[in-house]
Amino acid sequence: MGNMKPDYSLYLVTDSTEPILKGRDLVQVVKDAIAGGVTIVQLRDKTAETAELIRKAKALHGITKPAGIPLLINDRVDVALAVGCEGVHIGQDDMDITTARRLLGPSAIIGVTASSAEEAMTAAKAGADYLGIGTVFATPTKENTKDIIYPSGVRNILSALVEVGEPSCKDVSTVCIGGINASNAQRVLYQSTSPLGKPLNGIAVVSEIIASPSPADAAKDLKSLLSSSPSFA
Ligand code: TZP
Ligand code: MG
Repeated sequence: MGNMKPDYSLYLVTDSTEPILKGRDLVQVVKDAIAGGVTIVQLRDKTAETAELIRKAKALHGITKPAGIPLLINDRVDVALAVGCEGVHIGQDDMDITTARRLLGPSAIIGVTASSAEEAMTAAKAGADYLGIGTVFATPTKENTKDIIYPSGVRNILSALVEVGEPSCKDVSTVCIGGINASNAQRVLYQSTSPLGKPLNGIAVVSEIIASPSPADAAKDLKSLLSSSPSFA
């Protein structure tokens, strides 16, 4: 785990499929999103072959690194190692956290998807730096989501992380994901905040920024909603 916690506040997850990227250049879209205020980027591409994924990762790292923004790779620890980016985001069916940590080293950022309190606590105890909590709302971006948990589910997970009384759980960073947009972001943050005092550290979005005709404006709008949200860490 790095010494300084990354800024998770506006977490962009990429998508290169036609309905979302609409044939535009992913690197340019991410560049615009960073200009609008995105603080961390995850390359997520479920269809690219390894060589293509490495090419995309290198291209994105070429813009995230000079901007001082961490780049994480979805699912693929090998690709993160190959390009020397800052970390990975792994799901429950991907490589286990302990092995990923051994391969990537102590300063890598390792994020894990969690849709229940049990998954969240297990991941935090195993050394995840942050949890991607969701799916908050059903979304066309990820059709095979098993669990739609709503803000109340996010809140329950945050409460469980505090209640267990373990530093790894209490201190793990958290973002929520799934159907978050400018119209619901503040409500989601408010309704997700645990009364036990663990707010989310950020929101993660795909289509709200990537599918927008202006990724920069979309990011800017979300940023200003975050900064005016009282229930934000
Ligand atoms: N994991 C849970 S939902 C989701 C992922 C990657 C997709 C979220 O996409 P959007 O467009 O922000 O709803
Ligand atoms: Mg995965």
